[in-house]
Amino acid sequence: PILIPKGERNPIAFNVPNSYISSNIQPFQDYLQIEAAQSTVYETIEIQPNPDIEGAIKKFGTLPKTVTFSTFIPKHSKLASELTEFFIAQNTTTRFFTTAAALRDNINPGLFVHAFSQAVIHRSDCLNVKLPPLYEVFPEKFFSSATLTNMKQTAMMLVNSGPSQRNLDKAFLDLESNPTASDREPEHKLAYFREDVGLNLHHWNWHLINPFSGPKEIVNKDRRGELFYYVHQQLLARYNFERLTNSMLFTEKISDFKAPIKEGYFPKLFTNSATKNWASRAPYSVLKDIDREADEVIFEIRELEEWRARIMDTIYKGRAQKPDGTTQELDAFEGIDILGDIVEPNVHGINLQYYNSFHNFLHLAIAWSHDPTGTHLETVSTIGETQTAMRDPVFYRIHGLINFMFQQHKDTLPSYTTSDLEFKKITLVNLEIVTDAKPNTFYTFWGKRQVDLSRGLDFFPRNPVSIQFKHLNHRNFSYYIKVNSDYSFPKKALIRIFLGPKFGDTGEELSFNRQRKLFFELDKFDVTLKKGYNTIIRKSIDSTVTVPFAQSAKTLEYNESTSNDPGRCGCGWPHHLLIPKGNQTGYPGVIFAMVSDYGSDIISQTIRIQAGECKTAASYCGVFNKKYPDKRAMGYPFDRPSSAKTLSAFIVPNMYTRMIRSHCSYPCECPAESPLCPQGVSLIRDG
Ligand code: CUO
Repeated sequence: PILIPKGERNPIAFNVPNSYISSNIQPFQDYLQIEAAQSTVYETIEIQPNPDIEGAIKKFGTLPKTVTFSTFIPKHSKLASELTEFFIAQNTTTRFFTTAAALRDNINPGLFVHAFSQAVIHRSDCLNVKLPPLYEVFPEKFFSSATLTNMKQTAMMLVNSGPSQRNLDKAFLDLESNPTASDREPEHKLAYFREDVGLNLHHWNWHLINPFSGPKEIVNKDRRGELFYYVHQQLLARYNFERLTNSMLFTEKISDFKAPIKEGYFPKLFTNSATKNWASRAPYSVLKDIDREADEVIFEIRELEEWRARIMDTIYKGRAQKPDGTTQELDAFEGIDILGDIVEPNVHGINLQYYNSFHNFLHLAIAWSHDPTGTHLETVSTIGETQTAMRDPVFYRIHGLINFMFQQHKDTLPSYTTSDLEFKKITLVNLEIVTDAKPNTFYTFWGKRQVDLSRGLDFFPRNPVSIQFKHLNHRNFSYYIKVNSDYSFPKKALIRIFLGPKFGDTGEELSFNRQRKLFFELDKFDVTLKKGYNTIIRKSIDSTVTVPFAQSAKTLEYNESTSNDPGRCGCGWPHHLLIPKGNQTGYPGVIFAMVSDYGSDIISQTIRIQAGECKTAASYCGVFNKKYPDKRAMGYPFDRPSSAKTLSAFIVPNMYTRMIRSHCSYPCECPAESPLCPQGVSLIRDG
């Protein structure tokens, strides 16, 4: 029997510990443990005999528990899609839960969590289900093996120590002591960004909500190919700005697949079997043909070249090949969507057989470069899994190439005309950034955060064990925007705000066509303009690009008020990374705002959101099961080439730019735990 709170609408929490992976601990439950989060009223449900279960265990149990699950591996993604479908097909909530409970301990944990989470997202009867944050379920994907071993030992010591010690209800460990590289590795400067917990949660969330395989109703979300392009273009732009503020050159796209990859990465993370570390990649590794029998993946690096050539040929011709020999135009509106689905690829894309799996197999070629034939029984490295891929510097080089390909397509499109950009009778008069210090300056600092990891660690009995880690943060600020309207009636408008670099990576002035590709979105929101001057004050925390850490951590938490829009709740850029670190003298950037016509830009659709329940972050995540709300191309107005040589030459009256500076308010080079650092880090406790 399992316990669930009485009543369909009570919030419930699933606890999916890794207990089965360690033999020397007392196992928790035989079945999925379902805890009441708010309700204390339980009912006991007998597991209904489900004739499909045995077959399902046999089928989904073919992937050994110790294998590192990766959606990039076709065999794994096929099993995951089938398991998601199987979960969704269970015709009552109870049957779904009990089926999941029966399967959980019998199948690969990565496969289980992926399919179960995806089923929860897509089942209309699971709107109230609360799942624990992924870092609690799989702490080994976020925190180093040394840290976790240390935490377990501390927790056990606490349990085994005397009564006075037992009164301590928490053990704290600081993550700072286990860096992934020394400062001799130049790329390590960016580890604070790449290894950020919120950033990696966001990437997992995004791919979980936007899978590339599975039934069409789940995969073919509105503009999903374009969103794949946009969300990765944006994270690359943010990463490149972050590099500038650390006095580093822009990330260099992978281009020659035969050339050694200069960046190495040693993740120091346990795999989910907790018996070994994720594979590392030595600097100057060379890609080799992949022939991994056990994973059922065989391809040559020559084929990767071939698939890239087919995609580039399609881009230059402006027409995609269809299986029947005809072609489809990559037009200015849907072309990028078709192309995104080709490159990733969406298994329901236009011609999977011809274009194959370029992006996914590029991830895999690098992820297996240390053991391309499986001879050493090594698993993928972190670049081979969406939960961990962003930690590796090579991720940004892969996506540098993918972005280059998309930009080659965008460069074939006509420039926006003045009438595409202007908003007649509307003038954007001023834009200021206001904080409690100097105007037009962002202030960043190291924040500290504590989260409880005890649910995902294998020890018994459990005491809370918190981990403390450092992350970039910034002071709250507001945009002060002044707009003049010559309409005699209230006019609804959309305000788009971007941030981009002023100079290139060698300090040069950027041409507009380079600069526009480096802008990233800070916010997009609607306002109603009265006749005459309007002063709009918008708080940074209200950004529709970001979600607060607690929300992204919860991953999949909905309630009835957001029933039209689940999924998005956990998805969004982590708010603490809204603003790049900057430097001590104030790294210069350009802030850009544009007012456009709400009536022509926004899709009219009903979205029920109750304020305060689930912050919206539609820019990078869309709106679940609805149309992407902005009719314009993602990245508008910077997504197309322009004849303007400079940003100021591009500006029309409904746009405004201003130079800003991003300033570390505490010495950013100073590790937060150092006694020599000025005080001032903020500490946030979660859970
Ligand atoms: Cu998100 Cu390559 O797509 O990781």
